[in-house]
Amino acid sequence: MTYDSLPNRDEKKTNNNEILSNIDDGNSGTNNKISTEEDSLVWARQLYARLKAQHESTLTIEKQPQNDIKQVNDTSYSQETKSSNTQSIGLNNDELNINRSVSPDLKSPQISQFDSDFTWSSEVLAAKGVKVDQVTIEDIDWLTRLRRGLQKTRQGLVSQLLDILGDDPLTPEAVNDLETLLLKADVGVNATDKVLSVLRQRMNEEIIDPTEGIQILKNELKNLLEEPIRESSQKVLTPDKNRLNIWLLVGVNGVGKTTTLGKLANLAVRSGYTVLIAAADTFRAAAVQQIEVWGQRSHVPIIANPSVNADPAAVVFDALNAAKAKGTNLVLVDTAGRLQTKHNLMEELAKIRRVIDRLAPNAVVESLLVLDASQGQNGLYQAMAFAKTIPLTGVILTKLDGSARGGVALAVASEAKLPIRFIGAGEGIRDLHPFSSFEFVEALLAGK
Ligand SMILES: Nc1nc2c(ncn2[C@@H]2O[C@H](COP(=O)(O)OP(=O)(O)OP(=O)(O)O)[C@@H](O)[C@H]2O)c(=O)[nH]1
Ligand SMILES: [Mg+2]
Repeated sequence: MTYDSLPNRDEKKTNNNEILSNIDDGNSGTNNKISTEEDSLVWARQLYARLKAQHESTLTIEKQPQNDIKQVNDTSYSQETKSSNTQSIGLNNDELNINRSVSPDLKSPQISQFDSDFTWSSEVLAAKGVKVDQVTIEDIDWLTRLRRGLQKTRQGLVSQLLDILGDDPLTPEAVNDLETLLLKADVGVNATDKVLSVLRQRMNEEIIDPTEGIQILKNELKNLLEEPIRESSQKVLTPDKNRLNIWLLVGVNGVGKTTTLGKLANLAVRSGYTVLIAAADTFRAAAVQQIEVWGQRSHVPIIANPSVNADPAAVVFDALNAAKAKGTNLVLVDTAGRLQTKHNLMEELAKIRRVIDRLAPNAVVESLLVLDASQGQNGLYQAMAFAKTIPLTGVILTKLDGSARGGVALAVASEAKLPIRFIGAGEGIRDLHPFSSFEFVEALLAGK
């Protein structure tokens, strides 16, 4: 199961906490663990046969002719906001039930071959305790992307880890080498210290063979990632259906805010929420067009003010009024990239936040810092600096694909103490997923 089929927050209570057990079961991954390699292969084969059959039946449905995409202008929004010079772009949320086969990556993923990607992904899901009949093609597809995305980070980590651990019980020297390795992978000093002190303590008590050493390492890494998530008391970030939700995406230039917002809009729409985008990047001339394209892909309306140097806080103001009038579930706010050192630009963010607090005091507000994983430790400094201006509630880690510094997720969780909410591993609309510490650590150390 993916966020695709996430029940809405209000439905969760009666839905047996399905998301939680599937999206992330944290460290409880051993409950249902398949005991032998042979069993896991049997499980994977069963799963493959089921998904293949399911996929073939979907293909039959897809072959039936579909209507052309309907283009509708959402006049109600423009009327509401004309006075403040904003424009509403795109479709009314009421029109969301139309054919969305606009772009190839909007289509559901295809079933892959029965290969190592499939067997590894199914193993991870089985270890999380997911039942064979709960797994979707999308789950496998995402895990495959995640594992591939973390390939560069893993290459440095796993092969050297193997060398360090060897076949003999863990030695103090091996643990010292491990320290260097984790630091090199941008895991950060704090997180590395915490993990190693557990390992060292265990070594004082008993002899630890390499397999056990890896297991301890995995558990500790998962614990570190889980800590801020546990403290936030919301395991997976989903909008509250009974209230207005406002998710503000902030970060330095080019980290992937707009792309992430486009993917989030799509994820939310697929999950049954009504969404509105506030195009509050009024700094870059092309920013509105960029977000417009993303909005159109998911048929999400946009509130924008294309005039030069428009006040981003005013755009947010108009978007919130429109959302309130419409009863929208989720307002996604795109903001301009800014360096954490530019005081006036940081002040602009604080102003946006003040407008939100004044106009929607009962809304659930998430300030999500978007971090480019390839920037490694720099991301941590950004998190610290942004948190000083606006209260950050979480982090979205992008560009894990192609980055060798995915370890920064651990530094962010343990030093900035921020929960990682989503991760992006590609430029496609489906290349974003709610964060799961279990999946992340398994993908980071896949092969071990
Ligand atoms: N490979 C990869 N590229 C990504 C990912 N997310 C975003 N990008 C790319 O990063 C580039 C910048 O993305 P934007 O979404 O425009 O970044 P931004 O933070 O909105 O940029 P500014 O608004 O200029 O600050 C684009 O080329 C995106 O396609 C990702 O997860 N993986
Ligand atoms: Mg942008």
